[in-house]
Amino acid sequence: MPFRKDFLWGFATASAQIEGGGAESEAASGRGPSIWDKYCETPGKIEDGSHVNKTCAHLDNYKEDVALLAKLGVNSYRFSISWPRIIPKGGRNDPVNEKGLQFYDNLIDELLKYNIKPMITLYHWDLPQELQDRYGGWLNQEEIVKDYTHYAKLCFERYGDRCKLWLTFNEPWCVAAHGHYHGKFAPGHTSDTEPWIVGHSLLIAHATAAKLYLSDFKPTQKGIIGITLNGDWTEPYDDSPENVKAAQNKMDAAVGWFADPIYLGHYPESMKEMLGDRLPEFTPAELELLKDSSEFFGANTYTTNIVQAGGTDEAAGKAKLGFVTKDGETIGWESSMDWHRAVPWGVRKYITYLWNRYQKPIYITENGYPTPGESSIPKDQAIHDDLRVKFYDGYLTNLRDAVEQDGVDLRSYFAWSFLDNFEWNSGLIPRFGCVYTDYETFERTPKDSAYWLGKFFKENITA
Ligand code: PNW
Repeated sequence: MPFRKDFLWGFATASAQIEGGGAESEAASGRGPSIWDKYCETPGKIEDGSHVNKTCAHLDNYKEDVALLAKLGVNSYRFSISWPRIIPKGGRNDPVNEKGLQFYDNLIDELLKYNIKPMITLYHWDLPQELQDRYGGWLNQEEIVKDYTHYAKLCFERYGDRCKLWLTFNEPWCVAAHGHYHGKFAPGHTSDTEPWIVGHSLLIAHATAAKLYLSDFKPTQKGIIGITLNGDWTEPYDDSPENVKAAQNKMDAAVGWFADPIYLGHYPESMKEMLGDRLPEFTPAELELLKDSSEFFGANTYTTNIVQAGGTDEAAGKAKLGFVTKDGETIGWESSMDWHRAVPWGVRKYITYLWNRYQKPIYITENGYPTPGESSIPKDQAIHDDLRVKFYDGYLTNLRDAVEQDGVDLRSYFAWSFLDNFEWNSGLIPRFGCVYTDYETFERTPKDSAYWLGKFFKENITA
């Protein structure tokens, strides 16, 4: 069998994307507002005008959701904790919300009842709004590192006896680039200096919390901790030196920005050249902290780009991203999102690159596909999601080849996502779920892809 005996497979979600059951239920839960509540209340920011407080009502339906996960045959489930649900104002001297803490206790206990291993993401973008107001959130390294570490410690203390798989951050690139450069995610800033300050804070917050876990909790709790980064394969348009360099620059600006400091001890050279003194420098103490701060490489990956020189987007390393090759061929097939085309062969190149460059066991923590048109057809058609099955089949076959033929040390696969959910600035329109969500009744109906994945892993994980 290609996948190891202890291979983790399951679905991934995030607190802000699934928990909310409406304003009333959220208010009763004692959750404080996050930067996404404020962003949703800013006219024009969310494509369909939906609000993060009313998504899949997972808060009120977690037992049914866990029973469904068990029925689908997963051995693990990745979810995130909402920081403002357990510390409504977020800060290290602010009160905790016992109801919120209890919710994650209950969720974890429910998962363990079915032998499903919880994997917790500490930060999947829902920063307490109060911390944004108080001191600028991730822009204030000194304050946010202290508050984030306090929050992380609370989670290790409360849940670490039962949760053995920890992720400090989900996709810091999105927080810094989409949140502070492109302005398409909360808090919606468009700056050409902030993203690299924010990125630096995220790195130091990650390393501070991870080191705390490794020194004070791991010896008794025996879990593992790391960070998860988004990244996609970058295929040069042709073999001209400019385009080959552009492809590497894009990889550096998306992945190397965070991975190089953590695993190799420095920012990528191409980012230093591009940004000059807009890129912060690490102090020797910070470099020491970053070293060995992630026990594995957490990877979220979706697509592949054909890359040329001559772009302007600094968050993409000034590379020009497309999907058309020099021969005029469009790679892969379309999804419902403009940045995402399904390109199965790219995922094998991408994880082989990560394995060769960083030499860490790889945990795929997200991979998935929003089927085009799925939000405008009735449920009984949407659940027969052939193109999503084709996506998972193509990607997983390539990952299997990477393990068997390229020797990649792959330890997990989490499909994005369990349920159709709140897709950030695109609202409830794109449907990424392997389970259909009816947003009127909150009823769940598994799609064909959910069953397909169960069968695939049954046949490919060593018994
Ligand atoms: C990830 N891009 O976000 C997130 O971790 C999830 O919360 C999200 O729902 C999922 O992927 C699907 O989008 C991304 O623009 C958002 O390249 C945007 C990009 C990549 C990942």
